[in-house]
Amino acid sequence: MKNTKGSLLILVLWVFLFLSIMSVFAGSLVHQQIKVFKETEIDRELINISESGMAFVRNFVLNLNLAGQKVYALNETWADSDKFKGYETGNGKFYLYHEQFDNNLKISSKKNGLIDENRKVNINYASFDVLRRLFVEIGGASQDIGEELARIVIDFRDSDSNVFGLQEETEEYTYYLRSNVKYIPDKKFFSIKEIYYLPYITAAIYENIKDFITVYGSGKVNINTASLSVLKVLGLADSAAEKVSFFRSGADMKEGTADDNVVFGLNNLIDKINAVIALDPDEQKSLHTLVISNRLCVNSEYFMATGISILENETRHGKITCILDNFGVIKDKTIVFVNKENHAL
Ligand SMILES: [Ca+2]
Ligand SMILES: [Ca+2]
Repeated sequence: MKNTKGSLLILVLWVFLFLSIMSVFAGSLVHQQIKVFKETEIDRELINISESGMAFVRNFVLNLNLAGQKVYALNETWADSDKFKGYETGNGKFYLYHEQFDNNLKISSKKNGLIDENRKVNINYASFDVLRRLFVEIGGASQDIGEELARIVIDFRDSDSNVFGLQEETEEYTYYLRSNVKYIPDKKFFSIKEIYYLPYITAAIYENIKDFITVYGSGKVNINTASLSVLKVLGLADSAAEKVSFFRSGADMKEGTADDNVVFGLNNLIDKINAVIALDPDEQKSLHTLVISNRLCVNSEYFMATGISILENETRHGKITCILDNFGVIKDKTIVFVNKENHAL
């Protein structure tokens, strides 16, 4: 009898233990489900903020076009304005921003606005020499690698099957097979990311050039917005490029401020710069060569817009990046979620 009571007690205790383990388990399951549900709800809100923030930007760009904007310069609202700093929408805020690089290619400041694609080197149109300088001077590649990369970029995008710039006629497929490349598209690049998969491209080279290249537009570079390093890569003599940058900066020596000088047309470019800072004959010749090469413009056809979406008290933020034309039509869009610590605003 005593024994039966004892085993019954042990059984009851076991059942208790089992039940309490189960309840902890079930509790954690419910807890996790709530957590997952809560996260998707936040993500959805962040996506909504991103989309309506971008709709605001698209309207802004379209209105510039409708207002007849033909010349784009860095001291204008699209490039930097408090309008884009914490635009309120839904339950959150949207911050449009871009990073500016100094002459040593380091990030120097952040602006609240868009960045134009016409300030960048277009890898679908740039010449061999421009591409070579891009890979060497901005990418940090050696001269040999820079040349080989420029050649690959041209052979990838041109429609013929002969390797560019070799004395002997060589078939592209055979030539690039030795670098393990089995497919030459013979088509224009549709994304700058395609460059990443070329032979000889290292993560470091890609990281260095990614903010200075584009695949959008006619290939002309806006002389009002191109950075000093891009002007040099285009073939402008160093001192001439520095004088263009000096001219643009205006009296306060800063670009993107009210006193900036703006180029409204390329015909009188040399005279206009000369009136602010004297160009010697070599510098004038260098500028003239660039102007007649038909590689410059004074406007912008495409823009890149990057925005951070924020909900109050949430450390998870949304990051949207779009390429849009000057009618506000989106050509490319990416939305990711980032933690507050993982981006600087
Ligand atoms: Ca080809
Ligand atoms: Ca200025």
